[in-house]
Amino acid sequence: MAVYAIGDVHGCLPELKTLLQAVNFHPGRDQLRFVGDLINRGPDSLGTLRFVRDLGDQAIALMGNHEVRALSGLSGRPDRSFSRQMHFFDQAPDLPELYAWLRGLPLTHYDADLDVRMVHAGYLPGWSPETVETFARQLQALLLDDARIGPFFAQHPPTLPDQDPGPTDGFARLHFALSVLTRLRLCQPDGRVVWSIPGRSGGEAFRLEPDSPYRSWHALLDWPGRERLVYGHWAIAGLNRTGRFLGLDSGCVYGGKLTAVRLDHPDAPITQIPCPCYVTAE
Ligand SMILES: [Mn+2]
Repeated sequence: MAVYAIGDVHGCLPELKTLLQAVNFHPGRDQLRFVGDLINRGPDSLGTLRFVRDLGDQAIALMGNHEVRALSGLSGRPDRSFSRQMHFFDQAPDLPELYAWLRGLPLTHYDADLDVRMVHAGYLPGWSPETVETFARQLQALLLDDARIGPFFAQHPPTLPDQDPGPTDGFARLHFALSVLTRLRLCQPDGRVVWSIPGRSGGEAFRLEPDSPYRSWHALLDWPGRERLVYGHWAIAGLNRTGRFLGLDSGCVYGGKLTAVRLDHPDAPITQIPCPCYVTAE
């Protein structure tokens, strides 16, 4: 058996199938771990969702910010960016099944056998792994709750705080936690989150130049232990294999590559499939 972690697919189903052929993936023998953002921007989001879902126990897919955006739109929150970008859901006769599956995607995953922890974007410096797991459990229960998922997205705060607001009334702290786990890239040197950079937009805004005043979240994380920390989301930073960190978003939908790394054999060569550029900007 082999266990492969795969970067952000973004609807690039032809390239995903090519990648699985390249690693000789064998359903029934091997396992796949997706870091999230299966959908949006690429040519076949619905096909990618159905393909990964139909792998059943052979695959674990984390929830990315694009899945969060889909849930927000599908649960009733008016969202112009949703209707503009995710029109493919209009064509899905199996929308109820896809929506139900999306709601169940985990925010984090820990594999004790491999000592590998995964998340879509990152972890707030200052939070412990236990804090992260608590938020992830609370969020998953909330997103699976018919009575709360709509109000949760309807009560998205107009701006996110740059640090953990602590216990709050309503959903403010869980919105912050969800955004950290699915959107975090940059922090101030003191660990406060940089959600956006004035005057810059799109993924290019998060290119970390050597003279940047900001730091990557993983440069600030000081968790003890040796578990490997696998994430995606940061296409402009590209493949990152530094110490215990493994960043897998190599920008396939932007004309980069789709990456698979064998988690059970860390010294095995990585496999990458080049992709055409399906989009030019956010
Ligand atoms: Mn993402």
